[in-house]
Amino acid sequence: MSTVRPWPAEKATGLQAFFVDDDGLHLLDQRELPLREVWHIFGGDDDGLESTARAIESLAVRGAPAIGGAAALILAVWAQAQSSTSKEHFVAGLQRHITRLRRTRPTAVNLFVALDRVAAAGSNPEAIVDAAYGYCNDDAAACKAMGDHGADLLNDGDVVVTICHTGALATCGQGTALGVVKSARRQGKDIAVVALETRPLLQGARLTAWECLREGIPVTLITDGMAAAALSRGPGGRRIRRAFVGADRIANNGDTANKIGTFSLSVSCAHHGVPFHVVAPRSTFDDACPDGAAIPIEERDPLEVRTARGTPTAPVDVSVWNPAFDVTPTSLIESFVSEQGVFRRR
Ligand code: RUB
Repeated sequence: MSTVRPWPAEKATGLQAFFVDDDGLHLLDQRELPLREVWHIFGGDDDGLESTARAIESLAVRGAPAIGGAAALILAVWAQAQSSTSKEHFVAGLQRHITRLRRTRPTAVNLFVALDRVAAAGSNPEAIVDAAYGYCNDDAAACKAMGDHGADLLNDGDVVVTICHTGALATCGQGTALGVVKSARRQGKDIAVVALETRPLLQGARLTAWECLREGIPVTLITDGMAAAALSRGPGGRRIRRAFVGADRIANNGDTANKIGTFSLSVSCAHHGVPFHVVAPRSTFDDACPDGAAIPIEERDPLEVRTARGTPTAPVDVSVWNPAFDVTPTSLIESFVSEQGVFRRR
């Protein structure tokens, strides 16, 4: 007999970053893509919790909504495994695990939204599972809704530029910015993508290119430094009409933290008169954060810049600055697309 409630409730047909079954949390290791599809299974014990925290830190699972999803789901798996534990022990364990997960990555606010939602469920395992699965289901529904809203901005034949990876593997559903392209194509519009490779960890090259090819979306890969040239001339002579990007945290004034390089892309778009849109669920909007200066920006290991996929590309002792995110000022953002519709913050 089943002891763990599955997530999603019905087996998904498309790409997924993770799912839950009787064995625990199954997580696709995004570091291995596009070369290999490796799945890890994390159970409802201390090891499973710690392994999930490390998977988030090391970007085995990444993307703002997906980080929240993975954290919430492992807590649900853990809660369902605690049948013979006293209430005091349960509450202490839950708090300890939430504290650990909160320390994994600072910038994407969705992680904290998901953990707060689970914490608010108290000490009842069923309520914790409801809260965790509720976060993931809401995110999947938001992806669908924002995809449909964003698709209305696109015309048949448009080329869009994007950075990092904002598809199914970055969320609990079809994706944010890349989800807009999927929705538009479902409407019958022929939309093509120009993907920035996204140094240093190449989420654009490894994940966006891979997901587009898997989903039959025409995609052209460029290095980050080619963005202005692509906006000015259009790869293959086809002009880029719009930029769609995801977000890790949107401050109250609309300043938006997203993958490093997003700010440069927005400046290039402004120069070329190409509308720049941020696609993100409500869980990415941090109304308590006044502006971009207040967003915590994660700085990562210098080795990520001195190497490419483990191969040295720079002197081993060169000084490095490696912020994982930058902040695009609200003045450069044409509109935001969320599950609530398309709106402006300026
Ligand atoms: C991911 C990243 C994505 C955002 C938004 O960074 O910056 O662009 O999370 O996309 P990392 P989405 O790979 O370091 O986690 O809203 O689809 O997650």
